[in-house]
Amino acid sequence: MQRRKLPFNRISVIGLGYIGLPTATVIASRGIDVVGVDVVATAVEAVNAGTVHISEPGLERLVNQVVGAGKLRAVTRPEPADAFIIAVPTPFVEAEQSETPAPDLSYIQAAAESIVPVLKPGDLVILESTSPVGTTEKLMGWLRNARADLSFPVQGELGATDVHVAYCPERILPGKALEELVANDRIIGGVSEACSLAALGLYQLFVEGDCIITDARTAELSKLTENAYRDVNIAFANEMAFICDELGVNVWELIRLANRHPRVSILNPGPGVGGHCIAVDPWFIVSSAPQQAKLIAQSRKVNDARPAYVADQVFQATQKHANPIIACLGLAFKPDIDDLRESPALDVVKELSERSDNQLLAVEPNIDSLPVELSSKGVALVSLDEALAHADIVVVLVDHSSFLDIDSGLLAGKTVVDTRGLLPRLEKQAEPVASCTTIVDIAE
Ligand code: SAJ
Repeated sequence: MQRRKLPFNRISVIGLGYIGLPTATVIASRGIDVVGVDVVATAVEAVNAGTVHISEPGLERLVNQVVGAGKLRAVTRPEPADAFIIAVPTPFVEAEQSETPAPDLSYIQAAAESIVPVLKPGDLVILESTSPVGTTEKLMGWLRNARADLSFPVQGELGATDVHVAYCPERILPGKALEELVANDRIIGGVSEACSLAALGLYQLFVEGDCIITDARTAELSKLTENAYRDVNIAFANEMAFICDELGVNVWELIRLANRHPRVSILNPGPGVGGHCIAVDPWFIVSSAPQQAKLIAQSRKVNDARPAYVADQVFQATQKHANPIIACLGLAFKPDIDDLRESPALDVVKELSERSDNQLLAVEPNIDSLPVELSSKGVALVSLDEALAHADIVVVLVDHSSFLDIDSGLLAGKTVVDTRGLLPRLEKQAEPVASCTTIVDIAE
């Protein structure tokens, strides 16, 4: 089929969050007029003022640049454009009866309804939000029902249509968004071949990685598979951590040794899996194919069991000290970010604050104040030095870079619950202190 190059004089990005805003900004930096749309007025105001409402390295500077150059502006209601990129959240609804949380597509539906009035022949609609298989077809159904005057593509059929629709999942790592948006390979899942080619033309405006064409359903499942794959692999590491505690083996030493095999590469255990992607997306596969997705569902359960287990380990450690002060190092969902959403570290501290009377100190170098659910329970946000000076028990929940500089001499006499394998990485640690479990008493 001949490639039809669509002109993209104006591109609209619906949803100015962790994915939409970096995407809108990068496209605008290529000299294209971009209109960002968000229902949250403060997000729109921030962008129009050349600032950002989310934290992502390098983003504020680039937003400021493209807004200043008149290439990016934000509005609360969609305006006509040549292409619409939908990047809104797809959370899940905690189902009370069923064991499987169900995906919530209401944000995608609302985004579709919002572009209905401005859609015109020749437009391209791309869904980037992580979605269960079949969502792109649903999205097209919502558009088609509202706009009977426009023709839409049919999977596998050739022929020109008024509107092109494709699913092109985002794959960027928070903290490296601007770099990965350009460098990562991109999957282009058009509803028809013509749709794929139209979407390919858009991504080739800024993607330097390969753009690979497939159909919409495969593209949807591919995104879910990537995150489920990582979740299952982390669950394997976490299950080994449970097994090691039971058998008195040091899990970090074990993984280090096993990874010396040329075909073994085990990930790191931890206090659980956080963030709004890996802890959520596998459920989209499970809810679509519950009879088949047994390993994926079980892996979610293994990872979700970690925070309560870590809290139990801390209670075990409190038995070794009289009225101990507990310092929790890290609250973010992973190292060197300020994002506390779905953070297992936060869950551990919350559980400790609810179940114990011990004084709790929290160290999180990337935030200025504690979430109210912790501050209201008397948890104090302190510096690392202060925490190490006062604590009897140190709980390592996140391996922020700044924690790697801890002088291990300052841990003398304390009990360390090391969920991230920090101890063996401390520079002055001559020998791995953990002879068996993740609870380690440091000699005076
Ligand atoms: N984690 C471990 N052990 C590990 C690796 C990670 O416990 O060995 C934990 C982290 O501490 C964190 C959670 O897993 O709590 C998730 O962190 P992550 O760095 O694995 O992933 P995210 O959620 O920041 O980003 C993922 C990425 N997906 C994959 O790597 C397959 C990213 O490329 C996606 O774009 C993003 O999800 C998304 O938006 O879907």
